[in-house]
Amino acid sequence: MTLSTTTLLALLKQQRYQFFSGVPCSNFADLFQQVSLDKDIRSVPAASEGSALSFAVGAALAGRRSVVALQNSGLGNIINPLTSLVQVNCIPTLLLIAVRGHTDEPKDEPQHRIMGANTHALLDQLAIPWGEFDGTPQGFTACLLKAEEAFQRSVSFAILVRKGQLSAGLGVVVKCEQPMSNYPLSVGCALEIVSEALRPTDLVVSTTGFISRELFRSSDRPGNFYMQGSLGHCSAVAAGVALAHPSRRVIALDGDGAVLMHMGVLSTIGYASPRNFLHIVLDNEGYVSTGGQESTSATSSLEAVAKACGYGAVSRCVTSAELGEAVARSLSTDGPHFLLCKVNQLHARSLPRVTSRHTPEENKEAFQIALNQPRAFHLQAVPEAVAR
Ligand SMILES: Cc1ncc(C[n+]2csc(CCOP(=O)(O)OP(=O)(O)O)c2C)c(N)n1
Ligand SMILES: [Mg+2]
Repeated sequence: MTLSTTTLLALLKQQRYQFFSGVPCSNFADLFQQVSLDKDIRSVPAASEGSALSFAVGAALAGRRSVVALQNSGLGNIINPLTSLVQVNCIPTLLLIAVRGHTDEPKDEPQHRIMGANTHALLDQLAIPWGEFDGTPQGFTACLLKAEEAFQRSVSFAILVRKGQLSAGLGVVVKCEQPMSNYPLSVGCALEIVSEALRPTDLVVSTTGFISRELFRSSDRPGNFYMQGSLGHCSAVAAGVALAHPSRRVIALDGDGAVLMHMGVLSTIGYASPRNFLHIVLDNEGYVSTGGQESTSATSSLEAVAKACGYGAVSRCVTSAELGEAVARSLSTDGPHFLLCKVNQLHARSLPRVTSRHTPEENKEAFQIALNQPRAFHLQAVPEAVAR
């Protein structure tokens, strides 16, 4: 059973919800765009689930009923404001939680397994009542009524949404037909340019989602550590490697949504100043891996933030020539370097998953061997057969 996001919003509006914030999940592929088109609901795309919840609390303080949408991986980012702000101050909020890694979906990606098995228990432990959405308008209304009962007791309520339960509503533009950003380079082309400049001994840490999958597709190598989950933490992992191994060149391949989620790390990297570190942000101005929802990078200058945080050199690239030059310059001079590359939202039709070839543990072990026993590695393209 699926509910259109138009109906979902109509039901929320019937219950007088007026404010929406959140961080996307592919289970909410169209919801964020649908809300942004709605004139009756004020929506704010948040950089992290914690700030989404805090925006909602602010709106609730000002008398607006608020909804926060998040993936269950984002529960980790809201526990502090949920407990110390929402619960302590008795400011009830409606949470729409997309459940990945549910125990009845054992084939979901490994990064979702532990949170998937513990989402319900975690909410119980925090004394937050929840209801499982069944995909029908009646089921959603029943959840909203249960939320009303909780709100009477000044308690928040969570509605758990599963894959495939929401469908595109009226007015939602299919993203793959109309890419939002029109920059010349795709992530795939940008990664080819970066890969050509790498030595076999260079180490690469890539962010979760399509960026890791594109890197895996075009140049799988033991020196790549593919982050899956832990959104926003790729640069800290890469900088940790760089600080521990000053003789090796380390490259973080990041996304705009990921950088925005934990932007404080830029200050820490500027402060620690690893000279052998290159931070590349592939900025497509959206959360493309989860359906192309808008991020806020189009109105921010991430390279100016990095400069102000103490990175040694920063560049902004749009063309392949600019990217090629900036990568060559960054890899031959002392860093830390920050390179913002504007990219479009186009990807190969079927991107292979890293887990089609490596378990997370195998990836870690190969990376550690590459780190500790540098020797000639050869790049391997992933055969079409495993691309799915
Ligand atoms: C804490 C957390 N919240 C949400 C997600 C869902 N998620 C996975 S990839 C992704 C998009 C990341 O956007 P960006 O870094 O810009 O990379 P892009 O997909 O655009 O290449 C999101 C929101 C997640 N994995 N973890
Ligand atoms: Mg992005």
